[in-house]
Amino acid sequence: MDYEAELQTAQGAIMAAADLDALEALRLAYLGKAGSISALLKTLGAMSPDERQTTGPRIHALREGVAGALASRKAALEGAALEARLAAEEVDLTLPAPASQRGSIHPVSQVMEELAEIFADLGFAVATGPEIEDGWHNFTALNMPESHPARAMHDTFYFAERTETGEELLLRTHTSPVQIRAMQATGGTQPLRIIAPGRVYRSDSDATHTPMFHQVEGLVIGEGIHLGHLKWTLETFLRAFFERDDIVLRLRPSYFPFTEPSVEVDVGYASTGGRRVVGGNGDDAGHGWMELLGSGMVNRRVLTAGGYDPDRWQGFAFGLGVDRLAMLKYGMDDLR
Ligand code: FA5
Repeated sequence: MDYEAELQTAQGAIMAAADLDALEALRLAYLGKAGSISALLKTLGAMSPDERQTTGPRIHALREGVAGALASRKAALEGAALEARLAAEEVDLTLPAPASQRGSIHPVSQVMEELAEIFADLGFAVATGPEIEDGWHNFTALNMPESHPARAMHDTFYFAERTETGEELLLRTHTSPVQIRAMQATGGTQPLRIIAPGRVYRSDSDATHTPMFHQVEGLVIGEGIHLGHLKWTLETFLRAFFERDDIVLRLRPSYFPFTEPSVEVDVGYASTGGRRVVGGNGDDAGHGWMELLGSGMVNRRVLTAGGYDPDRWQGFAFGLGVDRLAMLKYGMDDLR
């Protein structure tokens, strides 16, 4: 067999292949399982050692030559195909761009902004305090001394370090320490009307409790302040927040070390289609009461710790869970 002539014929056919499909057909015809060169390679086994020594290298050279020709023709055809595509395609700059996803404000941030706006209309300024608090502001000044059992009621995250004065350092468990900081800032000489929105932390996690959540503290200090002012303020705020006039509040006696008397405030809601819709008297059929916040008249000891004379000044305070308020307003049923 003339392997040289065979190679030239094959090379000619390969160079003449017009496209990649034709080239693949040729590859199969020569080098595929049933290809002609594969068949030649199989004959090697039946040859005598001498014959194999002379013929083997020729068959292998033929296979190498064909494989090389296939590879170079493939590269040429692919290059030509790319050139053709580049020449044929053009960029249409008039096509509309795909719509991009826009972010939106987190429901909790949105609710905090709404709260600040409503309370600003009622004359409340926004006050802030640190999230890393000391034990004195978070507990002691709020009438929860070291041995007080209420101190253990808050599952607190503590730091290993202490302050320079030896106070324990912790992640604040409520926004109430801002009451103390705001009182101290006036020197005990002026009326106060503030809200303090912010993050608070407790070692707690399930569908209605998360380790980090948001509270808004409210504090009003003045002369002649009483519980009626608290009730009016909360009713006015909740009507504006839920945009409904039929908000009914229920004040339940409660206990917080920093307020005396203390009241927990529930709001009436209707259950419709599995969702709680705020409004109406919670005692009516199909209605219920939901706890919204803790509040009360500021304890005399807390006024004193904040630098106010409790014989002259009175105040009310409240602390509400923003996350729950957001769940209620936007119909979410799991805090996480
Ligand atoms: C307090 O934190 C008091 N500082 C509130 C207060 C302020 C009372 C001023 C009187 C005067 P309490 O632990 O109940 O109270 O929390 C207040 C609200 O925060 C709760 O009603 C609830 O809405 C919300 N809350 C409490 N724990 C969690 C939690 N783990 N996850 C989400 N929300 C929570």
